[in-house]
Amino acid sequence: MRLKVLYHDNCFDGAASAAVFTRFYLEKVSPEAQIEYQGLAHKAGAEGVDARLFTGDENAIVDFRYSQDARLTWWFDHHQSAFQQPGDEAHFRADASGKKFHDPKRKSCTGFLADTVAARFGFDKAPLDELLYWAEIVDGALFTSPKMAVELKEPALQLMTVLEASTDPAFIPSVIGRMQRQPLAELAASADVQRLLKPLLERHRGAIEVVRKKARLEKGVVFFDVADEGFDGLNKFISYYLYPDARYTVWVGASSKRAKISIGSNPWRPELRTHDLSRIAERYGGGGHPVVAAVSFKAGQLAQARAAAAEVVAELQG
Ligand SMILES: [Mn+2]
Repeated sequence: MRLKVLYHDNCFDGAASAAVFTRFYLEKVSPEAQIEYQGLAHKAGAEGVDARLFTGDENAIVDFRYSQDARLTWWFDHHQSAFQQPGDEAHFRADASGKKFHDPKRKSCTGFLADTVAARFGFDKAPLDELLYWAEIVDGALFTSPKMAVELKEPALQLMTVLEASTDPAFIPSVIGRMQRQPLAELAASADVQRLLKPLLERHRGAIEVVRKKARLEKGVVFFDVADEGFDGLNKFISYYLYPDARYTVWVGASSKRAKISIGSNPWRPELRTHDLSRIAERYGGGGHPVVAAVSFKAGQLAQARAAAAEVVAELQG
């Protein structure tokens, strides 16, 4: 029996879901199964899962969108956007296998999967408690403090960092294997994880220092401009790590491809937010959510981006 497990690539929750599913499958379905892993990444547009990937006797997808392919035998997802192809949702609703599950209210697919197979198939999830706890924190962005989200000291957050950045096709399957048995502290301390982590943490620490130098808090709004440093992406919690009482952050960034303003509110002080940030971003051609939004400009439009950022800062301070 060959089992193919397709999981959301470069994602802690995707890897942890694959680990929980594998352990369940070996304990409750087929202890002899030979298992193969394959990551799935979101592409632009509403493309379906590549049917050529269903090469197992059984094929499972975890933490990723649905497929109507008859070779898909197990499916667990918690994304709102799980049904992308015409007919996907009706096909799922009509499924009578009892092996396909979706709940967009769940914070992590890992927790959803574990609860589902515990209730339906008698799987003992207790040995995986630590993994389940952290999948919920990471995928739900339930970090208890900006310090936790920025310092990345917890083993699970170190693993999250390397999983998100990994480009080696063998690395994530190897982590999925170890997640099934190994405590996270031991797994995160292993040589291959630490070797990948080191340069990522160095770049991250460099970004923290740049923000520390440039950021100013005025009337509740942290502002900084790192376009000249060439950053257009940063850990979005750095400004609240430096200024825990800030209401909002506005920053200007740039890369060779674009100029960008990012607008955010302090997730640890939700009561301080009185503006809908997506509305503000939309006025400049951007978008997002009420709590976090962004506007992208062409690479040659840095001056416009800077002017727009100054207006947004003034509005949020007012
Ligand atoms: Mn997930």
